[in-house]
Amino acid sequence: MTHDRLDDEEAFHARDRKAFRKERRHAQETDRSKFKKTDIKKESPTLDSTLPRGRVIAISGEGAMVEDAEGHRCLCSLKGLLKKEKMQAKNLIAVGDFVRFKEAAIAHVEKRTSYLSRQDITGRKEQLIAVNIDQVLITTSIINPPLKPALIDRYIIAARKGGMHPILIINKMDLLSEASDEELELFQEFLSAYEPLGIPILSVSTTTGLGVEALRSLMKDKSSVFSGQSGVGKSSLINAAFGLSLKTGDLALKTSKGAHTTSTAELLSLPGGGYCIDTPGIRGFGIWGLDKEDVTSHFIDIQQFSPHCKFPDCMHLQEPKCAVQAALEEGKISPLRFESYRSLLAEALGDIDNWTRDKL
Ligand SMILES: Nc1nc2c(ncn2[C@@H]2O[C@H](COP(=O)(O)OP(=O)(O)OP(=O)(O)O)[C@@H](O)[C@H]2O)c(=O)[nH]1
Ligand SMILES: [Mg+2]
Ligand SMILES: [Zn+2]
Repeated sequence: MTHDRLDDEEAFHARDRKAFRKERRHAQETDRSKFKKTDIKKESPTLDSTLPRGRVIAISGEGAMVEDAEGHRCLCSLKGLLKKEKMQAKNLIAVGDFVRFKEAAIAHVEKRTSYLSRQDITGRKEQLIAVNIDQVLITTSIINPPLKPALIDRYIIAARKGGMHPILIINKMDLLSEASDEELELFQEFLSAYEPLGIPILSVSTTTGLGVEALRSLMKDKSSVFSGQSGVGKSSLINAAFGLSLKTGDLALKTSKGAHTTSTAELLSLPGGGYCIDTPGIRGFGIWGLDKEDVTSHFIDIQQFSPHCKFPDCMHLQEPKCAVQAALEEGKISPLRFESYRSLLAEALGDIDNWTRDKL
């Protein structure tokens, strides 16, 4: 009979536990503070579908400018709940967000379909540049400012991580004739290294009009975000392609530190269909949450040799009998790309020195 009593007791406690779990689950579902604050891809929990819907077109110190389907604008603050969560992510609301708002306050942020983010200046928080965008127009120039292939790699990886298509826009082609031998060489090396990657590359010039029509058509009915160093001509390109008059900067007035002409990201509705976000230029770009796979899947030109490495998990740094190192020595891999691979891999692994010591 002891046995029976135990069984009964167990059954009682099982019922108890079940009820407790149910209660706890219910409490968690209703407790908004349990919403995973660091997960920027999730939808915020309050949804009242009767509230008006709009899109965040710009963010400033005063709040988020939200535009509804009729084109009416409203400067919104972040409502209580969102304000609390703002502590966790650098910016909880981003340009491109679809939101519900009430009495000039954002009450709900819709689930994002894509995002472009970076590390904030401290490296500890994720900073959203733009969300719900189809493609990133990674803008560069060959000279003035000079080409920075490593920065381009960072943008490509970040774009793919966030579910956006990367497209390379090479502006200021008119300046090619003024380029030094070194700059021309770098440009040639860049083209031969990047053309095989399968990422669209478009050469343009706002001065001569080269490629402007092609740019306009690749942006038609899509949402695009222009990104790149300050002074490469992002705002000038938008103006040239769509007849807008965004403020552009005089390069001669920019210091070597690069004064930014565009100061905040802004979502523009394009004549003829589509949207585009102009962003302020940046100098450096730390990819948020970068891991080893992000790096290896980007450097397909390097990874193609890896099946011939002695070790299946070879990272092509200092391992013996490495086919990538051999290909590099034979000139089959661009040193430009390898250098970028090495620095991004080091970043992804945290401490490259410890890692190689442990491994070899
Ligand atoms: N030679 C030449 N200059 C250009 C071209 N496109 C833009 N520029 C010049 O480059 C300078 C910078 O252009 P912006 O459009 O302000 O550059 P941006 O990328 O928007 O810069 P930020 O807003 O600071 O990030 C301006 O003086 C433009 O006139 C081009 O195709 N050729
Ligand atoms: Mg600009
Ligand atoms: Zn290797």
